[in-house]
Amino acid sequence: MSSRFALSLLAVATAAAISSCGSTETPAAAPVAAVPVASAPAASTPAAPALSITDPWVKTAKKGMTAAFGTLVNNSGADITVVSGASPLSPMIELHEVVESDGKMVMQPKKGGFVIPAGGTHELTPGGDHIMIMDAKQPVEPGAEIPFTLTLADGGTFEFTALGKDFAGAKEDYQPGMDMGGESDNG
Ligand SMILES: [Cu+2]
Repeated sequence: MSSRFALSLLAVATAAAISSCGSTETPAAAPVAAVPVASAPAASTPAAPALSITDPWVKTAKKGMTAAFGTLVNNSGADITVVSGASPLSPMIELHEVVESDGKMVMQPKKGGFVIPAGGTHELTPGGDHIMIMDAKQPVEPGAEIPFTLTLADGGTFEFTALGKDFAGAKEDYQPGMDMGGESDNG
């Protein structure tokens, strides 16, 4: 049954190929349908960027420094750049990357922000790019729901809620010279 279906599909495809070969007026445009990916959702979501995040979470902490992670997903046909972040958890949120410096892994603000390629993803993960919470004003308990707002290069914003989650790794140091305003236990 399925083979007959496949055969008839093949026949259709062959016929299409033959007819397009026979036509001298076939435009040079690629035959693959160039369907625009960025079909706007409903009008009820005003100017919603085609951005989403998979499995957002925040490393649990008593207070002070912690970080948020997840996979940013760009559902649109154009690159999306995240330039800053905000959360009621802390007045100081930064977009960080982890780099090697003198054989040590250190984190520092990522110049230019996070770029999520068109139709692609950008992973925020311990040991890699992350949303840095510099000065959490309250404890992040397991299962806590922490709201975040990301600001995009085009001025749009993207909001999501991350869940508090225990995590033992990601003990990178800060780039020397960054004034943390006091000692903080990052673990
Ligand atoms: Cu950081």
